[in-house]
Amino acid sequence: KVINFITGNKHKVKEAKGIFENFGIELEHTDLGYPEVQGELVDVAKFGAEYAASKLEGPAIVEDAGLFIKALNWFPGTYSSYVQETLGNEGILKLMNDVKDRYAEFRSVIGYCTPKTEPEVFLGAVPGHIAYEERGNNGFAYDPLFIPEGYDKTFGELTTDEKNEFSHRRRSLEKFASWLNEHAAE
Ligand code: ITT
Ligand code: NA
Repeated sequence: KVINFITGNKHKVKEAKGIFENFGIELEHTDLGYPEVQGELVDVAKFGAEYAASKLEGPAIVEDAGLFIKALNWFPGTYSSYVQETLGNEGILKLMNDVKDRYAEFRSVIGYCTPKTEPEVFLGAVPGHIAYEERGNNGFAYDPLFIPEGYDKTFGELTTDEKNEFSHRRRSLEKFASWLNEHAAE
C-alpha cells in the first residue's frame, strides 16, 4: 500500500517512514501546503485530510501535533507551531522557570481521508517532563526539552529509532496502520 503524507515537515516524514517499515506501508511525501485552521488537533487533522484527499484525488494522511504542558494550562498545545517559531525552546524554559510540576505530553493526531470517504482520526500521546535546559541535537523543534516518562534522556538525545519505538507519532501512526490493514479495500 502506498499512502501520501501531506506535511511541510521533513523530520516527520523521516520518522513516519521508519515507523511504516514495520507495517508494510509505503510512504510518499507531498508538500501541498494545506490550509491550517486554528483549533483542536482533531479538527485540524480532519480538515487537512479532507482537503488533501480532494486535491490529490487519492488517499492521504496529515498530522497535527503539539506539546501540552500541564503547569501552563496545556500551553502551547494547539499553538505549538507559532510558539516554536516565536518564543522557541528558550521562551518555554523561561515560562517554566521556578515551576516544579514539569509534567507535559506530546500529542499527535493523524487524519486520513479518501475522495470517497469521511475523514478518520487516530490519536497518540506520550507522557513526560520538561527538562531544565535543552539537551541533545537529534530530532527537531521541542525534542531537546522533552524527557519521556521512564527515561532520563530527552527526545533530542535519543536516536530516531529509539524515539520511534514509543513516540506520540509512533502511537498515532500505529493505530492508523492497524486500522488500514483491517479496513482498506482499495
Ligand atoms: P505540518 O503541519 O506541515 O505537518 P508542522 O511542523 O507545522 O508540520 P505540527 O503543526 O503538527 O507540524 O506541529 C506543531 C509544532 O510542534 C511544530 O513546531 C512542530 O515542529 C512541533 N512538533 C511536532 N511534532 C514534534 C516532535 O515529535 N518533536 C518535537 N517537536 C514537534
Ligand atoms: Na502545522
